[in-house]
Amino acid sequence: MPTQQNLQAIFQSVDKDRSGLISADELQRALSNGTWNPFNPETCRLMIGMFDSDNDGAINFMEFEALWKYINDWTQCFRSFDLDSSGNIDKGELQNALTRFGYRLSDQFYNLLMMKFDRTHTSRINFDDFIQLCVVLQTLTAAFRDKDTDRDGVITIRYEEFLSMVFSLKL
Ligand SMILES: [Ca+2]
Ligand SMILES: [Ca+2]
Ligand SMILES: [Ca+2]
Repeated sequence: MPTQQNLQAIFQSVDKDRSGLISADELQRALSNGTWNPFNPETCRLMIGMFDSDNDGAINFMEFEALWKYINDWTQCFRSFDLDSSGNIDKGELQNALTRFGYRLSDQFYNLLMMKFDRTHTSRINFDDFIQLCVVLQTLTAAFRDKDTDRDGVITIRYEEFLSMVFSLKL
């Protein structure tokens, strides 16, 4: 973990317009997914939403500390799941990763995940898309579990209940 001073320096280098706050745009420019493609803007938006405790739509230094730790944790996690060190995650690596996280999902569903989150259409998932995939999956699973009170993996919900559930998700 970087020291407080280092972190301040990182914050300042990310805060390009010196506003004292990091916007989604500034975060996007600061992050790399290991390719020449820009970092997934959706992932930046998701992460800012998660760490923006005072709800002003941007990240101040206090919030940045937690966000930076989160990004570093994901970097470690991504590296450990990238078994062949290719810099991205293929379907087998994804299956291994999500199984380790405790998910039980069918092969068919993995194909769907690969299709939806492989933004570069290479049958590989890059760092930024991997975070997005995990956060979305986690959020949807938590919303489902909320309703699945008897934990049998089945829920019955009314139309409007379903809409409220979806609309209230921070995705
Ligand atoms: Ca700024
Ligand atoms: Ca904020
Ligand atoms: Ca790999």
